[in-house]
Amino acid sequence: MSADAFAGQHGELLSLAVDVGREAAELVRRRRPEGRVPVADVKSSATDPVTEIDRASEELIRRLVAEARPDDGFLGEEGDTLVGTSGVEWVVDPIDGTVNFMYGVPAYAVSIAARTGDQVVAGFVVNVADGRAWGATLGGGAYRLDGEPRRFVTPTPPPLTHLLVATGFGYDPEVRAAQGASVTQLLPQVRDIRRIGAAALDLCALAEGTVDAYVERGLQPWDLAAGGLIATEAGCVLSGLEGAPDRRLVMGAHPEIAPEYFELVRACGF
Ligand code: LIP
Repeated sequence: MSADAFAGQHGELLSLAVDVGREAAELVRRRRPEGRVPVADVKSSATDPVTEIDRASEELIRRLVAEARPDDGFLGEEGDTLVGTSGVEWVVDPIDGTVNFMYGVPAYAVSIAARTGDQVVAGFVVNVADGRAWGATLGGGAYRLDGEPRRFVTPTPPPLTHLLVATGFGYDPEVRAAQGASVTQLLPQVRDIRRIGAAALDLCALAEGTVDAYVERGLQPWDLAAGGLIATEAGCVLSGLEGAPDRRLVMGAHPEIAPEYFELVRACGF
């Protein structure tokens, strides 16, 4: 592995995120049955699923992180929050894009981030279905990590009217209705919309320029942490409705188009 990606203050945390993330991705790939994956339970709504494999992936990640760094905290989508003493907390989505995973839509990811206080300092995302992987450290840049690490930056975007925008919808029908209304307003003013189905992959697509902009309401910390750092380290600007991106809203774009795009998003009532 070229050292650059793992150099610097937070390189060690990224290296652990990559090793653990790859093991979890292998478990998810190996355990996925042919056809539809059965739902083990539902969470925030009748359409918010969890599978036994989401749980197994998180258990594996928790165990491997605890073995390597026993004093760290852990915030994962599927389990209890663990408060640590080291000042480092892991923020983990064991399968981001669970509905895609259930249906076999090839866009679901393991997403692992490390943060100190509110600051994410290392992040790794791997698309389990096709093996593409991304990583970043705070101040260290963004890298493709499938194969030889390759540093990348976000390409210059097209004008506002030609933006390809990634977005997503929550599990609450009322929230979805409001999100749908905002997208109806946005759609005629941009090139098109993409609903990939996993925020971590949306943010990596934004970072790499396979979409030009992103907007979503209702993200959880584990949906945003790793992908958000990869996008900002690649050169993107992420914002909330007011100030930092949060549960209320996450929007992102290249700095050249961000002010115009953020204004459009606000005008569409997101
Ligand atoms: C998903 C997010 C996605 C959002 C979905 C869901 P999950 O996370 O990544 O952006 O649109 O509603 O929240 O539930 O697959 O971990």
